[in-house]
Amino acid sequence: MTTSELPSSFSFSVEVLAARRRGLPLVALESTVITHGLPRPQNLTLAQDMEAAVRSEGATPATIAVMGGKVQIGLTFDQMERLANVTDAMKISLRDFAAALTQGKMGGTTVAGTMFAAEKAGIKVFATGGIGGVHREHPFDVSTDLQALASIPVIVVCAGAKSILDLRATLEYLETMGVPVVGYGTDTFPEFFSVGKTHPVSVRLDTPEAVVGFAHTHWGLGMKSAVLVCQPIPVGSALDAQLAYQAEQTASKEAQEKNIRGQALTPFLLKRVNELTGGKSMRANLDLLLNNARLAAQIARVLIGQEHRAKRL
Ligand code: PSU
Ligand code: MN
Repeated sequence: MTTSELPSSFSFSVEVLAARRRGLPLVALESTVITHGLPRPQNLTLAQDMEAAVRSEGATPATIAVMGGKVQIGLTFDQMERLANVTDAMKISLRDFAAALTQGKMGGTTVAGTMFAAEKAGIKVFATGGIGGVHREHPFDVSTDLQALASIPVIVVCAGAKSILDLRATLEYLETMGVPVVGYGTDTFPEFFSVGKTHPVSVRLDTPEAVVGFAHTHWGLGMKSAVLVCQPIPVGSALDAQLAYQAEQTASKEAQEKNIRGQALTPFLLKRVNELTGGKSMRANLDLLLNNARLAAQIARVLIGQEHRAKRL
């Protein structure tokens, strides 16, 4: 897609625009992790470290957010700083774009929101921490992330999902919607803070080249769904499974007691788990995010290399 075909509300940073024009590998990054996932000031540091991790692997980062009445693809340092410090940022999933744009609100895009904007902007690879899913507390609280994964063809690199979610129901939904769940170097679904040894993935792949080959085959068949690449947290960074589980159980119970629901639920659970693990969960969270950014950049490089070769043939 050329920039002229994009919705008029889209705006690119100078760096991302240049990378697009030159056909360089790009990696989209979400921003709900900045506005709602991490406390200040770690959120800003993480956002910059994510971009540095993408660059260290030879790709250009495009952090996506809604600011100044625009869907911003790539942020300047000033924009990132403002986003990280605003106290009333919106959490922007698919239904929230128009509200944020018309009301001139600033907001962080979720996995679903970032997938939507990345795909429109022609960015095929996206790195995040964990995807949303089916909540345990309310059977009808199903994240829009799952719907987006079913219908938006991008490669999403994540560390699976937290066991605060109903992982069985989440994986069943992905199966129903035809989303390939790739275990990157693993046969089982990663559970964010822990490696995850319980739920099988639909396919195991071990290299960025294999991921790109798989995505080409999947989309070459005419499939429209995402390819969900799930990379376990680095072993040295993983939380003790029992500690993580207990913190998640307690947080979940508190959420039910306080009747916290809707968009507020995931941020509440994340915050409480961090408090209950004495900050250990945040260290693990940062490590897995950076690890995913690096893998996404490697995948983006292979993808672009193949596209260039295909054009020359
Ligand atoms: N899971 C995490 N950390 C996060 C999120 C999920 O471990 O920061 C964020 C992501 O942006 C995800 C969103 O897309 O929460 C899902 O929210 P909801 O369940 O309201 O759709
Ligand atoms: Mn929800």
